[in-house]
Amino acid sequence: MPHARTATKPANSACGTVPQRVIAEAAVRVMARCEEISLCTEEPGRVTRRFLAEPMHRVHGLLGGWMEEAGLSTRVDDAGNLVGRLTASPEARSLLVGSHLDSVPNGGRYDGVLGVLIALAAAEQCGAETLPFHLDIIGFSEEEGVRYSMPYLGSNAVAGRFDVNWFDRVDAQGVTLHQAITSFGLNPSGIASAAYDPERVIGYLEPHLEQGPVLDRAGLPVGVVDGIAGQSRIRIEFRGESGHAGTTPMEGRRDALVSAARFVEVVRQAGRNFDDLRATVGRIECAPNAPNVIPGAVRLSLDLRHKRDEPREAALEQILEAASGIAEEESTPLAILEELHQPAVAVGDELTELLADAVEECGLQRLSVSSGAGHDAVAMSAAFPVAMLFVRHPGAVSHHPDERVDEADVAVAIDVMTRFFRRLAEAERRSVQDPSSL
Ligand code: HGY
Ligand code: MN
Ligand code: MN
Repeated sequence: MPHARTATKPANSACGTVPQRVIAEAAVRVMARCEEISLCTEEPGRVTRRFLAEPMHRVHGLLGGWMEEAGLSTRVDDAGNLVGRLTASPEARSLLVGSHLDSVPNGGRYDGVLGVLIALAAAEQCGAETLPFHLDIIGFSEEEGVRYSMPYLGSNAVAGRFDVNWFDRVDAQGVTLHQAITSFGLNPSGIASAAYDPERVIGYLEPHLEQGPVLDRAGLPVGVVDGIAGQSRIRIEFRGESGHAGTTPMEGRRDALVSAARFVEVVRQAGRNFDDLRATVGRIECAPNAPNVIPGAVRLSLDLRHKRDEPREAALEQILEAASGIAEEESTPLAILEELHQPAVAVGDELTELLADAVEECGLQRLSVSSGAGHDAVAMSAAFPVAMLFVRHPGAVSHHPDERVDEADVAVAIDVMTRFFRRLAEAERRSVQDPSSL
């Protein structure tokens, strides 16, 4: 059941005029909290936290408690998103800030969680000041799309784009999405109530690790995102004929894994043929997956990314054409089980301008960076203006336990966010006093 908890606001300095010492202390807290949340995992010793898995209860308990200490009220919506609110006057609009709390298997400590904790750290600096907007910090329940092969479940619900057909999707253990929500103590039929009315939302801001090398190479602690790559996530199956590994002659075999191996090479070649394309086969399921049986059926995932839609679409067409040729030559018919296409998202309106101003106010160069990774901002952009702040990612290793971030860069991100809140508050007060200034 969604549960709401309220608390009193601590006395604190106002947004955007925070002494560097306080900012530095907040960054220390963020790093420690990332560590603490990394221990909420399905696999001890690794960070694995899929959609509404058991450890997510502990994440909500920890994060919800920190939110209340900062004076936010908290609730969990029926999509499993944790929402903390720094409340303004009843007629105020809302600024949504956050990122995701789920992870990939054996992922990093910072992908997603860091953004939520930076947002909370900035909100902690605004405790005493009554902002002219509700400040809603959201920890989304599912961005990676690991458990149900469907990314952005939580943010699609907040954006009012949750498709109730997704309830029937099953995970590797045969648990439906509907059952997963119910088992977590939530009410699937209430999921529509997770959506915000776009009329009442100023926009969505997501702080996130860059997951790339650009800021590191530029020697900058933060950057402003100007675009998010489009992606195609496909599931295909080659269907051959299983048989005895010892008695079946090589000639005439219909070995689905041979077709799959040829397909993986085609994908890699496409990644080389199209500039800036990212092409990956990340998941393979071989049946019956026994050493002494010729594989009869093999399912593969295909993940294509590009900052422009045309090259991605052209590459997909080329890859599927080659896959059909392989199926023909190997007598292993090809089936396309599922296709998910997400267009590239251009990011850059008033919200991004305000964020870039806040970066410059910190005395930093405003570097625009495009994102090869997907983010909740992709789903949120369907309903609200979005902006993203990237934090430098030393070594740019992500979706991996070696993922790193420097505390000093986290401090800069917190500083930028508090200045952004102050600037947005000034703009919102102006727009309320003089609606024509919108
Ligand atoms: O896969 C992605 O791009 C993101 O990390 N979910
Ligand atoms: Mn990720
Ligand atoms: Mn992420």
